[in-house]
Amino acid sequence: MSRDYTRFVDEAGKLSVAICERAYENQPVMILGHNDADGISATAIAAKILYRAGVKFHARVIRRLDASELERASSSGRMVILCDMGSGYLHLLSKYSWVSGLAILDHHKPEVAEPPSNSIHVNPYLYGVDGESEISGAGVAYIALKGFPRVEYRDLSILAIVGALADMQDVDVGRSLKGVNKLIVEEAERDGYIGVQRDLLLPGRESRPLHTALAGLVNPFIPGLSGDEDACVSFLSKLGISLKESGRWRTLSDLSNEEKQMLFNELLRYLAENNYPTSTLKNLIGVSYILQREKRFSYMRDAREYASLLNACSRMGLHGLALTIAMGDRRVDLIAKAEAVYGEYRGKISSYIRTITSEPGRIVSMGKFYLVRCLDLVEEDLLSVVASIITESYLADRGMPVIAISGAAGGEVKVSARLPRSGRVQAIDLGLVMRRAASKVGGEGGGHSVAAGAYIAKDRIEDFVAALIEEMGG
Ligand SMILES: [Mn+2]
Repeated sequence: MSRDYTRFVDEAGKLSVAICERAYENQPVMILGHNDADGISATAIAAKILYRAGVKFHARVIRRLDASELERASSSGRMVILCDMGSGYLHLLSKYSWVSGLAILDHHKPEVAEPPSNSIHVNPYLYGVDGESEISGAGVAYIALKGFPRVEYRDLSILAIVGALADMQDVDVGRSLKGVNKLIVEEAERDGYIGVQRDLLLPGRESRPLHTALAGLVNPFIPGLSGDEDACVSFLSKLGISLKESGRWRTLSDLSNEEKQMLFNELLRYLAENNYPTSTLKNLIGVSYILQREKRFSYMRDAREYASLLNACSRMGLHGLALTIAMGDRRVDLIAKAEAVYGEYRGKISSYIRTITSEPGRIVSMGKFYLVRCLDLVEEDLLSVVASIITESYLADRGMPVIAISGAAGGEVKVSARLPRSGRVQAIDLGLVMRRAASKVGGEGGGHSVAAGAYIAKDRIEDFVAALIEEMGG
């Protein structure tokens, strides 16, 4: 993989001017973003840039780019900016006409096809940059749009960082960002928007009582502690860590280094004693990206938690709320609503994980992969989170892909596939496996090599599983 980041950044910057000219000529512009936290961050960047440039626009986030969305976007006759999606659908996009222009700002591996006519395609893979780990959809939107003439963009670098963390691109030493992401972090640090710290990465390290923070930890999921505040209180008390200090609840940031070290060691011991994978705890120590302009006790202060908040709101169906917050709205009632949804989301996830891991027949070994059956249990927007947690916190050491299925809208079935780190020695590309296996049963699938998904018809589940066994040589 070439490290030609500056060429990519420069070329994308040049395309900025072309996108800008198109946008001015074709108002109002339609911004369509993917509804995950990266897509929402990308959409917010695009919306802020257009707003500041005085270009009229509509912004919306959608679950996926299917035929009906494309039909709607194309027939509107507007210029369309796609954020965090599109590159995998070049062929499909070409079937529609884009009279006012189309900008595809994405970091997913592009389909091998010509981009549609009258389109501008910005994607790191076209420049030898890895879209899986070196730049997110929000990062692409940032570098492709920050070149709008005379528009202030520097504060939007934090959204590029939030997007990268949301897409779990913190894969360098100590969970830090690398590649183009790192360039953006350095820029944001220089401009005083971001501070970088190394610490235990509990959610709410600055904002919540220690036992609540520990109970709020869903990824990695600590069986017996995650989602159970009482258990966390007794776990911490047994360690002799006092929960209060002069009448006030202590947060993780109030703990001494010795206390943090002891807490970490005891968590390790606890997992090992109960035969759970301990490798996931490595993820618990690392770099935090602190947003200097956000209030100290707010959820948006820590970029990783900001990403989780957007993610939770979006997965609970409140895309508009997530987008509003990403665009910088900090009204108290709005933030309170988002925080409540975030709590509700954690509660749901914890209860799903408990059910899946306690009911027999939910996790089935299929030889070369694990099948996680959540058809009647998990809603489609929460499936990939559940799949990630099961993979990392329960099956991390098994070295095999985890394929989870749940019901989806329109009587379809959603499939979510994850490869644990221990399985990454195999040359397996889950995106390819999903695409092939799904197409064998008339569905559609794709994604990254370690995280992918598909939609198939409900009556084809068994055929799909057979196709997976064939693809993976089970
Ligand atoms: Mn993305």
